[in-house]
Amino acid sequence: MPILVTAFGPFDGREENASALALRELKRTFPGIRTRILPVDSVIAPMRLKRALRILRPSALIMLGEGAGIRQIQLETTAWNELDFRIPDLAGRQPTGRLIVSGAPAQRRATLPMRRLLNRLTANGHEAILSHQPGRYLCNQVFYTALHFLADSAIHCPAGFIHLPLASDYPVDRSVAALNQVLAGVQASACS
Ligand code: PCA
Repeated sequence: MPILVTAFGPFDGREENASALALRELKRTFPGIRTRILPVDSVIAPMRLKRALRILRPSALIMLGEGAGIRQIQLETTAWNELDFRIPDLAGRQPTGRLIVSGAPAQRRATLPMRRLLNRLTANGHEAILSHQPGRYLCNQVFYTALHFLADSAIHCPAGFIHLPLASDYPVDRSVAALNQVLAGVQASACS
């Protein structure tokens, strides 16, 4: 079964999203992965992601997004059941103080081994950290949605989220090199 890697399209006035740029390159090295570029739209993105999980039934899910202002690759450990958008999504929606799924846990933990992936990255000279705060925007929303959906489904698919710095702050090929390591690590753990 394939590994599914998702990224986001552009938003916030930028022409490109570092995660989509990196994913395009990653696919060259790992042609076997399946990919989806999600729009920064709080209705369409979670819907497309859930549909891809149902259709592909991947062996692992790695979600990517860009984080303005970050200077290192952030391996996100925790998704929060909260929508608190600091800017509107592409359709103009700006929920604040709302739950993603009512009656569901306040947080869900990544099911990929993020600490082990961090160790692999730092051992290979990459600037990366664990983060417990993925924001309260689209990245957190799709991260929480995926973990919630998978927790309730028969699909066995560990999942995690990675924030990349903006392309203007950090060379995309460095992000791609780090993601190569992540994918190799996930492939190894999916097969063991
Ligand atoms: N970053 C935003 C959403 C899309 C993206 O790439 C976020 O951090 O929520």
